[in-house]
Amino acid sequence: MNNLKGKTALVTGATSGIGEAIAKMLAQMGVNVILHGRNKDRLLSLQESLQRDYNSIDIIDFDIRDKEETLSKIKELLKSKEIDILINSAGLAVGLDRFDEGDIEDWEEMIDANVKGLLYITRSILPQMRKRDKGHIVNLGSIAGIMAYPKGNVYCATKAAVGMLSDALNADLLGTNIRVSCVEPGAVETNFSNVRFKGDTKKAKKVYEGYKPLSAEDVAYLVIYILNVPDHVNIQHALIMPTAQRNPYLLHRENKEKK
Ligand code: 8X3
Repeated sequence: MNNLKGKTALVTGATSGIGEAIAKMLAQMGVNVILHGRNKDRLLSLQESLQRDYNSIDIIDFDIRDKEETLSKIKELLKSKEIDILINSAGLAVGLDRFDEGDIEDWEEMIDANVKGLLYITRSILPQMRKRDKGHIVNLGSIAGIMAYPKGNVYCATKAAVGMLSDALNADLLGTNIRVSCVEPGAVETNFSNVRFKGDTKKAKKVYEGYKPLSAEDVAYLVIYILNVPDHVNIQHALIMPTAQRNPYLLHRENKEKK
């Protein structure tokens, strides 16, 4: 069953990780994808690789933390595109510090991208969806937004905001055919921890040692499933974790020395 063929999707944060994996899978499903990111070269090479095999792939580059730029670029985009699917994947974790030692600039970066950026994009796209009375928004939340863990503080708070905004959007969209889903992954091995630890690859690698974490593709499969269910089905939340992880505190790592 492919309910997605011929639809148009805007994927934010499509240049890496989960966003990229979702964009690729959507393209494979015959969706016209608009790839969003900040790195134009990366967007162009992704566009080229997908365009060779699949249909229409467009790119749009701007920083979602920049309100004016985001609003004007989306306004321009909507003159020529009707968006059926919005994937709010852009976002990041920066720093892992006790609250009293936290770096306020890290906090602002996360709040600006994970919350405010998502708001700007969604606010810009939703009126068109409402006018057409169709659309599906998928927000990338996190287990961090459901269960707080030490030193997660502001990142956890931004992801809790994403989960609650998803619920609030669903409430505001009662009576329409527009669906909102929040996908909440646990440990996914992408560039996530490298960014969180500001390029300390050793520290980042340790996060995924001793067990098999999710891949970006594992999460993308779930997103495709959520998008592809019939129109009367709205999967509002989906929590996905590696089998070795049951929550942020329960993570089973194999001890290499034991073997
Ligand atoms: C990513 C999951 O547990 O590293 O959002 O915060 S976690």
